[in-house]
Amino acid sequence: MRVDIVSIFPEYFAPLDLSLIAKARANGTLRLAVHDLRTWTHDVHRTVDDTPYGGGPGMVMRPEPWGEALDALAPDELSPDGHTLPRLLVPSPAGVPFTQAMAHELAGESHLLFACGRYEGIDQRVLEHAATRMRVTEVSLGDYVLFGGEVAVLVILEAVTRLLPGVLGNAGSLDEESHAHGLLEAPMYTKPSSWRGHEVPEVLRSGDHGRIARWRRDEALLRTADRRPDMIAALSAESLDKRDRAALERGGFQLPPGDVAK
Ligand code: JD8
Repeated sequence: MRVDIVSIFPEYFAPLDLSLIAKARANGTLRLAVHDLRTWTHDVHRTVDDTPYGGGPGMVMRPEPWGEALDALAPDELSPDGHTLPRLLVPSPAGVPFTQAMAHELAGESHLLFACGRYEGIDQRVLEHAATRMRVTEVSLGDYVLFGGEVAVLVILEAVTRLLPGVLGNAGSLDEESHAHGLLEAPMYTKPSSWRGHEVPEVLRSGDHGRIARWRRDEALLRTADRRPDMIAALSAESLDKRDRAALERGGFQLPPGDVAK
C-alpha cells in the first residue's frame, strides 16, 4: 500500500520510524512518504493560512498550496506504473467516525492520501475540488477537540497497517475474530501469580479450558455492560444465549430485549 501524508508539521510523524510500522515500511508492505505543505507555497513567508470569510476567530488554511499538493500527489492521468487515484482522507471533528470497519475498508485500498489541517481547518473548496477527481472522506477520531489532523493520521495509519497482509502473524487474525464478537475483552494476567498482594484469578490457573472460556466470556459481558452499554444494546438477540443472560443478571444488569426462548 502507498501512503502520502501532507502536513505543516512533518516532524510529527517520527513515530512512523518505529516498531511494526517501520518494519512494514522496510519490507515494502507500506510505501510511506511525508510531505511538508509549505513545499507548495511560493511567497517568502511560505504562508499557508488566512483570515476566515464571514469573520470569527482563528485562521483558515488557504486553498492554493493544498491544490498544488494534491495535483502533485494525485495526478489526473494514470501514472506509468498504472496506479489509480488515491483515496483522500481528511481528519476533521466534523467527519464520519473512524471505526474498525473503516480500517478494514482502508486496508483494501492501494493508495491513501492524508491531508492534515491545522488552525480552524482547510478551505472547504479544496475538498470540493478534490472530490471531482477522487474519493474524499472527512473522518473524525471521536467527540473531543484536537489542534489538528496529525494525531488522527497516526491513529488511522496504525489501525490500517496492522491489517495489511503479513504485518501480524497468527495472533493478529485471532485478535480480529475476538473484536468481531462485539464485546470488550476480558482482563489479562501474567506471572507472578501473586503480586503485591493481588492474585491472578484461580480459574485461569486451573487448566480447565472450558471453565476459563466461560469465565472470560462472563468478564467480557460484565465489563461491556458496565463500560459500553451501547455495545450491549447493539448485540443481536441471537448473540446472547441463556448462559450469557444469566451472567449479566447476576452482575445486576438490565438485559436488552431479546428472544427469551434462546
Ligand atoms: C483536524 C484543525 C482544530 C477544528 C476548531 C481548533 C479528528 N476527533 C477530532 N477532534 N479534532 C479533530 C481535528 C481538529 C482539527 C483539525 C482534526 C484541523 N483542527 C480545529 C475545527 C474547530 N479547532 C479530530 N480527526
